[in-house]
Amino acid sequence: EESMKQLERQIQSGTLCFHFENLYRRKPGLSLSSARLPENMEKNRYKDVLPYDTTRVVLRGKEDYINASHVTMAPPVSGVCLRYVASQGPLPQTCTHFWQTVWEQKSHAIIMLTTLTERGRTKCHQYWPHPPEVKDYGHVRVKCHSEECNLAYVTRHFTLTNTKLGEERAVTHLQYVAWPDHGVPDDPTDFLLFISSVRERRKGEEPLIVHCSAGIGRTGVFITMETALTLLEERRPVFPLDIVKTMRDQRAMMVQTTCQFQFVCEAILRVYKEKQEAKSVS
Ligand code: PTR
Ligand code: PTR
Repeated sequence: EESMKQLERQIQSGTLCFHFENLYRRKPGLSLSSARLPENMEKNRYKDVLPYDTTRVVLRGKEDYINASHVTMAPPVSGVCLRYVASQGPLPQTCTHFWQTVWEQKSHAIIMLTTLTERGRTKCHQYWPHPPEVKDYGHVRVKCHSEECNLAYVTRHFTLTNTKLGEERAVTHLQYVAWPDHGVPDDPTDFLLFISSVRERRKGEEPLIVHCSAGIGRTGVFITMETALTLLEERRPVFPLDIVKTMRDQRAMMVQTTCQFQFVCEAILRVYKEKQEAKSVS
């Protein structure tokens, strides 16, 4: 409760945004050498958004680079810790690496927080086949069974087959479509509903694959929100600035703008207040 009162005071006084703007964007002393190798430069969508060597996802095999980072959030007292792979939106030349990541990390769900184009510019390559098509990405065969839209997001069901091993796995694709880059979701209610439907799909400790275009702004907001919801459920204090710092120690620049930070803090407070009201009614 104390942390929520503090959050409310800090939002009102503007000090929260001030502290956010003073956080480091990149953890000092961590190298980005793999991302900067000449053979890997064309695998980065943005030259200024690169994974740290310490937390980057290392692919099996000779070509081991993808612009994606392991992000693990506050192990809760009970339950499992929240694990993510935060990734850029695949490029035409990195779709194979992306599906290799999904397979090797044993993920059940891909969370996509961007549309393919925004204001006429490409934000992400269409890395999956249209239903009912099947497409091979290296050793991973992807079949898209279905595509259902509701107002704010699209749900797709894929079956992945590793053609080398002959193994199969089901993967759900959840694409939030109402959120421009550098901005905030159009509607906090929709965004919170989206996060609940994602949380229902968490199975064990396998990481969720989360990506937007650069894999920092919207991806950072998403992870902050899921982490905060988990802490609230466990009745533990929530300090959004600490959450952002923990993320930035694992992937630079997570949560890109002050507006995004403000949005997520207000959403956290709102969930907390709704829980309080629900409690006082019952
Ligand atoms: N451009 C990003 C920022 O402003 O925080 C991150 C960044 C900073 C990326 C510096 C690369 C940088 O290069 P160098 O390590 O050579 O200073
Ligand atoms: N250099 C790019 C830019 O600032 O436009 C990098 C970038 C692109 C950073 C998109 C963040 C972006 O948003 P998101 O991480 O939400 O896709």
